[in-house]
Amino acid sequence: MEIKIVKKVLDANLTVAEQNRKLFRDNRVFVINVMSSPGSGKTTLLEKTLTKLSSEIRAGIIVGDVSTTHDAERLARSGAPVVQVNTDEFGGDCHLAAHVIAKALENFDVKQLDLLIIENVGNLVCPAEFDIGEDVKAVVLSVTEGEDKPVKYPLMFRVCDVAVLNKIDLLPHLDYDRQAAVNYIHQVNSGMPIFELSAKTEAGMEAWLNYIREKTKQKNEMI
Ligand SMILES: Nc1nc2c(ncn2[C@@H]2O[C@H](COP(=O)(O)OP(=O)(O)OP(=O)(O)O)[C@@H](O)[C@H]2O)c(=O)[nH]1
Ligand SMILES: [Mg+2]
Repeated sequence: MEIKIVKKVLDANLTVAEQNRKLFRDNRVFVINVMSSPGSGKTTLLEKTLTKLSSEIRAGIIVGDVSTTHDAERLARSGAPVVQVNTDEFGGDCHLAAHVIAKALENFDVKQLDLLIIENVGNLVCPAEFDIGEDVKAVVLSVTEGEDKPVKYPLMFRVCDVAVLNKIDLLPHLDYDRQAAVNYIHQVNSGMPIFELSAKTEAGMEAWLNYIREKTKQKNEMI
């Protein structure tokens, strides 16, 4: 019985995700869904990303948290339009579902966007199960979380297209085996591109920015 209910929820979610995907395709907006455990540095990475790309790309952002508008306030400083979703109002969900994105989209003029970034609720489990109509799913893993998260939470790493290994500026202070982390990621998702960077010092950021630039350009030029 429980399995049936879960399947029904996911089927309903997929229907709305397809509607979102059509809207994004019709308007040629590249959409990236950024996921991670709490505190791995999503907002910091996105603050830097938005600031650096603001002169070349028209970006919007939807940020999900159970509660507070802290992240929206940080991200709004980039000048990009930001909508905060508090899932408290949707039953305290641990993820952003497709219908929540559809509702948040009412606050944007999608025609005016080249790029939509979605910062999902900090959680390595639930967000992996919900298609929201995005083009790319990205997972952020920070070096303070331990090397083995990809094999402990394999679904997240299996469904994602790219990984970011953040906070590399802290490596000199930690007993962290970065090669082991890379191996664990590739054990779950072989060949997955990994951007090793520090959102704080901006080391390694250029490759990530180029990836966003390239994907956005491809989608904007799609016929
Ligand atoms: N040293 C270091 N600290 C970082 C880096 N990136 C983020 N931080 C710090 O990590 C903490 C959490 O960063 P956030 O950007 O708020 O993380 P988040 O993933 O958005 O967190 P939630 O939205 O709560 O899930 C903050 O104190 C950041 O300053 C980094 O590259 N290096
Ligand atoms: Mg955040």
